[in-house]
Formats: sequence, structure tokens, C-alpha cells
Amino acid sequence: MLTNPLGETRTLLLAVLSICIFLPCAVAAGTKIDVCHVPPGNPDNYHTISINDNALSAHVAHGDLLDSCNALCANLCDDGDACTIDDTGDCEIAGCPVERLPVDCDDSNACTSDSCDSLDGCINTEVVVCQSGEICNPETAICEPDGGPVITEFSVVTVGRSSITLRWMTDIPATSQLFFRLEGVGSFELGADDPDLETEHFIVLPTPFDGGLDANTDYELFARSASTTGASSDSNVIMVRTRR
Ligand SMILES: [Ca+2]
Ligand SMILES: [Ca+2]
Repeated sequence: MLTNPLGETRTLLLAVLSICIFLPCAVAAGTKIDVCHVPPGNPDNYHTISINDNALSAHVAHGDLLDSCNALCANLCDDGDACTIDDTGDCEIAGCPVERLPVDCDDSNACTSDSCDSLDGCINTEVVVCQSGEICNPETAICEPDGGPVITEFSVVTVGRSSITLRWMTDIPATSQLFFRLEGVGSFELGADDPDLETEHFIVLPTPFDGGLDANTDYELFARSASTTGASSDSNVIMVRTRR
């Protein structure tokens, strides 16, 4: 069944052709390509044909679609309901599904209610709102203390005379901060800071524009990462001596 208006599919394909004017098109000159032929008088009888690429614009102009029909089942079988599965991947032979299965909107998160809107598709709404410093456990929907990211593999990558590069991992995307002090002297201070949310963290102490460390000197270092909730955690402290 072709339930989409033909005008809509033409608009999509003309947009694809317009892109080809400005970018190298995947279709090489003189080669054969598949199009899904949609007979204007009998759109339900769509079928894949192979054409010369130089005939593409003419085919698109009368409503054919670029690609095989089976690759376009989501479009060809669209019933206008975002909550039903239309794409079988085999609509050219088997036709569109007679009874459509519902879209699975379960996000595997017990902290959200999952529903479907026929226009917008899946909606996952947060229903458990925790107080500051707590986070909803997606398995139990219970608010628990937010201990921040779990830091592992905190280690030295390279050591120079005036800089040290460190790496660590976090179990969730988080920021990167590195604190340091001369061994046993004073309090730790922030030496490098990266607000980007990453799970693999590389950071250079100190940042290049902050001058450098002293050569052949022992420093104590630890990493801190914070998640989007603001909860942070610290690594263990390690000691590193810069090169002579
Ligand atoms: Ca649908
Ligand atoms: Ca959910």
C-alpha cells in the first residue's frame, strides 16, 4: 500500500538531486542504479527497476524513488501513525504489513513513563524527580545518593620536564579536572580543566598557556570528574616525578 501522497515523495527525491548538484554524487556517470518505480496510475504496484543514471531525473519527475523499493518500505508503507511499525524490509514482494505491530517505546528506564504519540512517536517522560544530590535508579525507580562518576584507570601517559599527561576512564560522560601540589606541600590546586563530557579523559598538566612544572620534581596528582547532575568523584592520589 502506498499511503503517502506522491507529492511528498517527489519533494524528498528532488531534494536529494539538489544535493548532488553541490556535492559529489554517489552515482557515477554511465552506471546503472536502482529506483523504485511507482506507476503514476497505480502507485500500489511499486517495483524496483534498474536504469541508467542519466535517466534518473526523468524517473524522479514522474514519482519514482531513488533506491530499491525494499530499502524504502518505511516510506512506501507509512500509515501515518508513528506508533506502528511499517517497515518490514520486504514490502516489494510481501507488500505492506496487514496488521502493524506497535513500536516498542520501552527505554529500559523505570524512572520514566513510556508512551507513544501517533504524530511524534515515543515519549519517555521523567516521572521520578529526585532531590538535589540524588539520582533515580533506572532499575528500581528509587532515588539514591548520586556518588558521581566512577573513575578507573587513572594513570600517567607521558612525563616531560615541565608537563605531565594523564588519562582516566569514567563509567558515564563527565568533565575532567586535574589537581596537583608539590609533594606534601600546601593544598591541592586545580591545574587543568576540561568541561567537555567524556568517558575517556586525557589531560595535560599544566595547560600549555600556564607555564610549566619544575623539572626533576615530585608532584602529587588526582583527577576529578563531574556528571551532568553536578555530582563529582575523585581518583586516588598518585605521585609523579618530572624528568631532569
Ligand atoms: Ca507507522
Ligand atoms: Ca521507561
